[in-house]
Amino acid sequence: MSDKPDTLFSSPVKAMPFAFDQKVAEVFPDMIKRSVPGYPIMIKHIEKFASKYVKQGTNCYDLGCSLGAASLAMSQGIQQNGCKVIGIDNSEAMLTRCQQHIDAFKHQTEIELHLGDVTDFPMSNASMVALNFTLQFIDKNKRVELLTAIYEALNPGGILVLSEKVSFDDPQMNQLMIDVHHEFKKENGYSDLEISQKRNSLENVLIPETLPEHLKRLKTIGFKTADCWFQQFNFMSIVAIK
Ligand code: GEK
Repeated sequence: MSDKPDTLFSSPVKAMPFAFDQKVAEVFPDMIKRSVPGYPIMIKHIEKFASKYVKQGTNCYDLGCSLGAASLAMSQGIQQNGCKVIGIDNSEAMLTRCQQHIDAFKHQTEIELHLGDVTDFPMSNASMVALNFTLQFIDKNKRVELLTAIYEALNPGGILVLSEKVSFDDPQMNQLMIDVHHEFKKENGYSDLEISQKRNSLENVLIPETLPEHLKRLKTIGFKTADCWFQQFNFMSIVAIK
């Protein structure tokens, strides 16, 4: 079955802050693939990281799981017994569709879904946490608290995969990355109108930070090592190991 095409911003719409509602949930697989450079590579590697890092009898968390792509990748990658993948999202529309995806796709390790806020969800005995394009939607003042909670929930040697849209301190570099990202979206069939309306609706909803800000915070929290393992334009993925 092919993904339902994302045409949400194809005709002029009233300016509204972006929300993960029913309409977004319906077109999400198409939207994320056509909007986020490297998304399939990042999902593929969540599976690979799970196969290397997940230990027997531990939990794996997918925070802001949307339709469960990272949960399914972890579930497929896990080589150990007695593990559980726990997906959390605060959008009911997303989570309802997520359950349908999980039920429809083959996966080996059990996946449990919870409707909830990732900033106050209890986590423990974790060997892997995926925060795949979710931190950017969390209030900036709550980010250090969430990352600290993740650090505390991870067992020594556990891994956090943090993927984010990022900004750059240098204005010229920042603009170049925005421009090449918009070209990527145009090549994927989005019109100028769609790109600009989506951009306006994400303003003040998706707040990017720079790579140095991310790495400094992870190290300050206590992660033994943290670095970027993937970048395409202004989209990055970091691994941090406790
Ligand atoms: C993927 N990880 O496909 N608590 C719980 N969920 C939240 C919160 C919160 N406070 N804030 C936002 N979300 C996925 C993609 S999408 C990224 C993640 C994007 C949820 C929100 O409902 C949405 O489903 C998800 O985080 C962000 O690998 O669309 O760019």
